[in-house]
Order: sequence, then structure tokens, then C-alpha cells
Amino acid sequence: MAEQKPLKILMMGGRRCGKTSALASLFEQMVNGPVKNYFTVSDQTVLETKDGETQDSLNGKFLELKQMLGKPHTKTFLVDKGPTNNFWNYSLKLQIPGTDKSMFLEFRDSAGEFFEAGGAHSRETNDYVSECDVFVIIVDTPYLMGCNEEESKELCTEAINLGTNRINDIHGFLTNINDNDGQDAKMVVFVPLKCEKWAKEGRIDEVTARVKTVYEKTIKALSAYKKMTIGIIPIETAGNILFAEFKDAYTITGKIGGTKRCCKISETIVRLEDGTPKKIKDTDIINEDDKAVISGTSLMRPYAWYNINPNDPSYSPKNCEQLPLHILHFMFGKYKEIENRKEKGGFFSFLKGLWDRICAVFGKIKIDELDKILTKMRTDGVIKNSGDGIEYIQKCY
Ligand SMILES: Nc1nc2c(ncn2[C@@H]2O[C@H](COP(=O)(O)OP(=O)(O)OP(=O)(O)O)[C@@H](O)[C@H]2O)c(=O)[nH]1
Ligand SMILES: [Mg+2]
Repeated sequence: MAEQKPLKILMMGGRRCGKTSALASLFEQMVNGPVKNYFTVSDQTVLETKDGETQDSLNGKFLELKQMLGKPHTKTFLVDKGPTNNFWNYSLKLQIPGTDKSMFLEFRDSAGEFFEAGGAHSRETNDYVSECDVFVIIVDTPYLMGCNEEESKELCTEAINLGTNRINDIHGFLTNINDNDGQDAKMVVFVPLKCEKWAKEGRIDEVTARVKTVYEKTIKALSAYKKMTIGIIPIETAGNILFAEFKDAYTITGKIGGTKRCCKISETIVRLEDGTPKKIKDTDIINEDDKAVISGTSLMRPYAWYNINPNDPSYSPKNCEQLPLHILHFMFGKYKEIENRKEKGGFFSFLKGLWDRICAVFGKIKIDELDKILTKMRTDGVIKNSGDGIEYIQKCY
């Protein structure tokens, strides 16, 4: 039997939009959530070291989220810790319980800077795009929705959203997808994050609708492929950290205590990044925060401030497991389709190569047994096909 290979999934998105944290909740939910009644799931990531840097542990990101939820709910604060500076693979093993039949989902996580066209890593990213079956476009929802909302439309314009979510750059990278004229189906999923506010206000469908508007050019280009699944799956990484407001980005440097990010509350008071108000002293220096400049532009990104849900500060991720389950459904469809074509004959060398590649992903797992598990998961409502903003623009299987 051929060596088992992982199913490669590329996580794409702007800097600091929550990619690594979403993976932390996704792994946590896959291991501890309802999926464990159907598959034995385990995190098989081996933390690597590259260029003197060690891979971020998902557990560290998980603890960071939990720590954030412990903040007093009266504080309005900034989030922005632990940037990723490299690309790292995170590996999730799904095993059929009581057997040695398993498969691996390998999520490739990169720093947001990797998705800047013409950047230092664009060649490497382009090469990787041509190898993957599944692409996940992470969307920072507050910036996505900014110019649609009455209270923020002047601060967070469409240009700020385009730059922050790297929408045009990601469009460029996706043009390297090769579906071999419809023979090698691909999947692109848009995943809005930090969307808790809209979900709790019963407005998650507005987020999905806005993804379709803002990414229209990309969706149109993807729809032109013969075999392309395009879906939208909003995810709540933490569940109770709610977007509060945008404010112009400043820093304050005092005589002691170094430089901190802040926003102006009035002429005499700033709010520090941890949510503490501070009276401005004569000795304090307040500047526009140069880190807020969107790279490749002269635009200054306003910072997104957050609150903890005053009614419930618990860690309550939602729909994180839907992403891998929908990916699995797609790959299962691809597996079945290629097997059908094999049985019908006319199995030329390209298809033979594709079949070998798919068999290497599924290892000893047979189509029938996977079909049974996925059907049961759908019947039991563990795989959601709609609701919570989940929508397919087009579907191969
Ligand atoms: N409010 C809120 N903050 C979040 C959420 N997920 C992550 N964060 C915070 O946002 C910051 C960025 O999250 P990361 O997961 O590191 O983002 P990233 O996209 O991996 O960042 P890079 O890899 O550096 O591009 C961190 O301080 C997180 O704690 C979320 O769902 N809601
Ligand atoms: Mg990261």
C-alpha cells in the first residue's frame, strides 16, 4: 500500500485576523466535541523549529483566548498578541474507532504577511496553492462589516477592509488553483471570524451576504472553474468576545512604562489597550500608531476594540468543527467520483495519478464506511448544511 499522505488545507487571510486562534478552537472542538462519537480524533502536530523560531502551540493560543475571557466585562480592550512569523503545519488525525483506519487533515497556517502580493513569501505561497485541494479564506468580520454599519462607516471604509483582509492579494493567489480542466475538484471556503456580535444580534446572514458582495470578483473567477465548491462557514472562535467599536490607532509614551497602544476618549483622556482609562499628562507623547499603516498603502487602519459578553464570559466556541467536517464531505465526494470514473473505464494516466493521491489520503478507509459515518453525522445534525450563516455558493458534491 502507498505511503499515507495528509489532506492539505491552506489557511489564508490578513495579518492578525485570528487564523491560529481559530485553529486552536477547531482542534479543541474536534477532539472534545460531538465528533468524538463518530471518529477518534487526536492532535498529531509535532511542533517544529525554523529559522530559530518555534511553532506556536495551539494550546498556547487556546490559553490566550481563555485568559482574554477572564477580563472584567466593564473593560473595552484591544486584542493583538503572539503574531505568527513563519508557516507551520498542524495535523489532525481522524480514526475510525476501534480500527487502524485513519486519515490526517493538515492545516498550513502562515503569518498574514505571507498573503501580501509581491511579498517575500509570495512565490512559496503560489507553489503551495498549486498543491492543495482545499483553501480556507479567513475573514476579519469587524473590518468586513465596518463600512456597512452606521456607527463605523466613516472610520472603517471599504478600502480599509480591502487592505486589512488582503482581498485583492488573496484573489491573485487563488488564480493559481489548477483543477486540471475539471478533473481535480477544489474547494474554497470563506470563514468569517470574530463574528460573535452579529451572530448574537441575529444578523449572521448579513455577514454571509456581505462576504458574497465583497468577494464578488473572486467568487466569479472561482465559479468559472469546472469543478469548484465555494462555501461560507462563519465560526466563533471564543463565543463571548464581542466586537465593540473602531477607534483611530494611537500610541502613548510616558516617562515610565514604555509605549502602549491606545485610543482617544476625549481631549484629556486616552484608553489604554487593556481597557484602562488614563488622564494625559504633559510629559506623555501621543502619536498615530505607525503599526496601524496597512502595508502597501498609506491607509491607517482603525483598531477594533472588544468587550467580554457581560451575560456570559465562558469559552463557548461555535461551529469550529463544521469547517473540517465540510472539508471531509467534499473530499469524500471527490473520492467517490474518481472511483466511479475508474470503474467506468477509460482510466488514463492523469486520473490514475489522482486516484493514487486520493487513496494515499484516505489510507485504509473505504468509501462505504466513510459514507455510513458521514450520513449518520448529517442525520444526527452534527454536520450542519445550513443555518448560522452557513451557505454554499456552488457545490460539486
Ligand atoms: N476578539 C477576538 N479576538 C481574537 C479571536 N481570535 C483571536 N483573537 C485575538 O486576535 C489576535 C490575533 O489572533 P491570531 O490567532 O494570532 O491571528 P493570526 O491571524 O494567526 O495572526 P498572524 O498569524 O500574525 O497573521 C490575538 O491576540 C488573539 O487572541 C476572536 O475570535 N475574537
Ligand atoms: Mg497566526
